[in-house]
Amino acid sequence: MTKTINSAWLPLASKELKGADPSTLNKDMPEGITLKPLYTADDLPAEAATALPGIAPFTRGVRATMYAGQPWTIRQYAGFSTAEESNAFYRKNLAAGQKGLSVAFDLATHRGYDSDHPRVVGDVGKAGVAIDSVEDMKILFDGIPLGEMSVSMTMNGAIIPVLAMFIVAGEEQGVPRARLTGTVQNDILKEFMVRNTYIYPPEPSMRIVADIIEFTAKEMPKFNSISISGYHMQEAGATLSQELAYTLADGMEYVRAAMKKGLDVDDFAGRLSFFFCIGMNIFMEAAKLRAARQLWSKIMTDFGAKSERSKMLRTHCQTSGVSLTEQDPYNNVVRTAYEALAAVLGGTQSLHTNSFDEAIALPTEFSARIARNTQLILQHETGVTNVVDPLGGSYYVEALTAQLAEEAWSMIQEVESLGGMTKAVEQGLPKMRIEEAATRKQARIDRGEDVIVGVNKFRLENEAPVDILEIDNAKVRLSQIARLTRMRETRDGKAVDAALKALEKVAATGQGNLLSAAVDAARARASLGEISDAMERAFSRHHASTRVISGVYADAYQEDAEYKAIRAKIEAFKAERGTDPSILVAKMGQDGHDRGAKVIATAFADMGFRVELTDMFETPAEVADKAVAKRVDVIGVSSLAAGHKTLIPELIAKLKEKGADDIIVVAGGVIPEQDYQFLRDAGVAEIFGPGSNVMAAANAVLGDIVGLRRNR
Ligand code: MLC
Ligand code: 5AD
Repeated sequence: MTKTINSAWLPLASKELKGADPSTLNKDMPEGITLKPLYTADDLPAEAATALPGIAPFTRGVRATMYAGQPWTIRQYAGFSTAEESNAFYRKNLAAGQKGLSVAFDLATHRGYDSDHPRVVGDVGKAGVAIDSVEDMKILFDGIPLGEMSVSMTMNGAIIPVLAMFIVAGEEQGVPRARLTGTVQNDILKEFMVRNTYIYPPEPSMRIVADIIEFTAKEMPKFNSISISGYHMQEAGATLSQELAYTLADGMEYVRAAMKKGLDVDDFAGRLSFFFCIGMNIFMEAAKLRAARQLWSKIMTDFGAKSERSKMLRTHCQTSGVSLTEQDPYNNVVRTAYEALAAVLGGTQSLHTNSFDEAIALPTEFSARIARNTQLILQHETGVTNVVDPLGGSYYVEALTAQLAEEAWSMIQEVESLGGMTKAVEQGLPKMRIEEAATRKQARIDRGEDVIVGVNKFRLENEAPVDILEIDNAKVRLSQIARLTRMRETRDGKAVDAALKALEKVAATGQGNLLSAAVDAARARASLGEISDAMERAFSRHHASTRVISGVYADAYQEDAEYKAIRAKIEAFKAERGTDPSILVAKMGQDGHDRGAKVIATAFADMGFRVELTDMFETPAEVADKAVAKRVDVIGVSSLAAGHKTLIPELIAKLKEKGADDIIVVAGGVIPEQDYQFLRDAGVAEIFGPGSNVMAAANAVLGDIVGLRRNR
């Protein structure tokens, strides 16, 4: 083949390129892979010729018949407001063709707080459904038979109370735990890396994971004990090879934790499941899933797995949230459809397709319908389910599969050489690598090297706002508090105390199973916060340190004229005022999405600002205190979980109280245009929505500082 390529194709290609070498068309990908313009039989890895679906290493899929036998599960992730409202939404969706449930909890629940806790005033019912007790859980599944419907619950930090409440809700529906089907996310390592809804420090957190794997292996044979997730890594800016490597490395750590409990690998490995993000790079994404299966099969064989099932990587996928834009949002329907196709070409078991209003707010009934129908159309109209692994044998995709597997394998070895993922996470290595990749990606977008239609190219003159889902957070909170109060008044207080004490003892002594003890507490009507607190007394609460990475943004820009201009402006500012312009990049409430905050912090620092970062999960009062103590010019609030209308006005009020209302407040993140006026009236100087250019933002902020100083 090489000979014919050289003699026949090369001259032709070179002629089309007016004499240039076709290698000038090569593309260096962030994954560390160089793409060539042409792939041929020479690129086919040897094993591709004999691989079959259903047979290890499962590159072509975990089932012999794949979708020809049974299509993937249409499983839309949803949850908002109260259990009643989410239940009604689920029932409508199931009637309209959705096949499995996937519950999104609010951030108060994620972080182990009841709805009446003072730290969660802005979070209750916002980014998901509020669950305080088994009473809420029962309402959530009212009229949905838990013996038949498989339910995924995205829960990590507060997994013990949530799974306990789910088990009791099943019991009280008359469904024994052994018949429950579904999945819990229960993947705490990636929370420390990217998603940030941890509660306890890494070590006791790993014990929780192991206890759940143990409990479900023994008592819930049809339930997937974990959903080892790369999704949030890609959302946080990871390259696909990082997502692949770190997810599998997390998986290895969980296998070791469960084996340390004395379990045989084949007793639990068949119920480990995975979760990946599917972005816009169609073929690379399909190859990523194929490589993931291939590597996992090898990894599990090395762990001594005998059962074929233990070696199968079964996965859920979700189309990418960060790939969607606030600008010209109907384009997102198209993006999501391509991503869904990639997930299916990769052989996913279950899929969520995002709604087009993703970058603005939670889905409305209308946007959720289009998202669901995207999958229904793919399943029923395109013929994509007729044939197993349609990309099998593609020169390009098979070569990519092998290259991604190789790249990921060397990154896995790096993590292993640090002593495994718990240690790597404690040292902050994967988090730092992902943050660097995120900043590089942002720089490529700002420079227009990565084109995003409607954002950095082909931008609309006028954008018409779309209808969005508004949640009356104050109302949800009051109704949750009323139900909690009623429950506390009517339960047997002594039984609750005894159950919580027993749980605390299991946590403190390491004897017994945490989930088993929590089921008793949930049945006695202990609240989610109380169950969490009982464990917190033994485990303590984790506080992450935040820090600013420097140099990455500068590196990507080096000779850029605009970049030089803003640096010069800041130099001039310093020369004139004798001080750096300064910004406190702030996260408030339980919103753990920190990619944006980190990218801004790095970029602003590289441009010459003095940058301070708050810790995660601060209250407005804590942020105001820090801003005053650090004497910053500006507070930049990053908000991605819809708390902005509650938290930002409160921050401004606190600044006033402290006589610090000359500190400028700007906001960025997922903030719907409909809220801009509200925030401006509250005193916010600038608002940067998704897709904002970082240098433009820096110029605007600097302009505000200069303007304000001049007015003094
Ligand atoms: C499947 N089956 C077949 C078959 N295909 N049988 C015969 N022939 C075929 N061709 C069988 C399977 O063996 C299985 O039974 C049953 O049918 C169901 O199929 P499945 O393929 O296992 O699908 P499903 O039940 O949907 O499970 C998929 C999963 C699971 C294994 C990936 O873990 C899951 O549902 N995950 C969802 C996770 C999720 O929703 N996450 C949301 C995250 S959102 P058996 O007995 O073998 O099981 C998020 C965002 C945020 O995280 O907030 O940050
Ligand atoms: N309902 C629907 N989708 C949600 N997502 C997060 N919370 C919800 C919710 N309550 C989706 C978004 C986001 C990803 C993490 O999950 O697509 O990007």
